[in-house]
Amino acid sequence: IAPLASLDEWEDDLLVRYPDPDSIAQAKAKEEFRNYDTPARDTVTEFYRLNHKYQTYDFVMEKERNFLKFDKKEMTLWESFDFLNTLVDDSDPDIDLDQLQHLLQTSEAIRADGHPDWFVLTGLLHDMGKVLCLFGEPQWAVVGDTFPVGCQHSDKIVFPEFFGANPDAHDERYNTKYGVYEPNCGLRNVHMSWGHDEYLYQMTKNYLPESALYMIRYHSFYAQHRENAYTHLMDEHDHEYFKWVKVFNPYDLYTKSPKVPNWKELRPYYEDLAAKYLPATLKF
Ligand code: INS
Repeated sequence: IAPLASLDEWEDDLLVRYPDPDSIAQAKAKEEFRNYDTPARDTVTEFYRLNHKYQTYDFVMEKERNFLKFDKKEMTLWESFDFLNTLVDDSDPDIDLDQLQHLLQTSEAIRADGHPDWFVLTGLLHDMGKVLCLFGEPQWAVVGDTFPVGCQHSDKIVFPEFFGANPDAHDERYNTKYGVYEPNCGLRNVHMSWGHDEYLYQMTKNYLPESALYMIRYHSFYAQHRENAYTHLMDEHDHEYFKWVKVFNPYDLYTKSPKVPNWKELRPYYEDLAAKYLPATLKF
């Protein structure tokens, strides 16, 4: 397992060489991404109707108990990719390619910008937790934007109107600004709606640097990294590391395009890279 590049080292490097992380080649204009008013794919609205209705505090507790035991399966990264290349994300208005293509589009853009190798690996891994669907989980319990449970739903979350059907919105333990949390308690003490981010974070937390782990754990938390709607739950450590969630976001979002990367050609590079940081098999 390789020593981790320090955040300071990377930060200096990033600021000197890549002052504009938004300079990624895009298939369409930025404003055209994440259009939830008139989503280009008709799966999106129904996805969020179900997601917002069923993702309650109790539901999340139950899923954490079940899946964070990692007792379901042991497999290589490549075996998990064999499944991801059959999965199309219903929540995503911007891409209808399978998930392996999206991972490669993200990681290749990070690589093209010359970032440290663990950042490239983070791009390759960040949505791998979607293998939860392999265990029969419905998509509303795996993908889509995430949000804290156990406190008020922000109207900055996409499709906020669907929270009317969520029992927690009518439960006074969970529907106040802080709910079950203390002011600025730190996001590590906050339970997020259940899905691939928390699952993959818990799976990889011993292998990657803290900046990578923040990218993995919070990349779908648009209500914070884009809208700043939950700053009242964050502590200093979160503020420091959210910088890197924001650096990651354009690579995740704006690289979505119909162009299919060549996995056969790229695979040897990624096999070496994964072997540098991860064990040969992972527990799911
Ligand atoms: C997408 C997708 C992504 C997630 C985004 C979401 O639809 O599920 O994996 O990171 O937040 O908008």
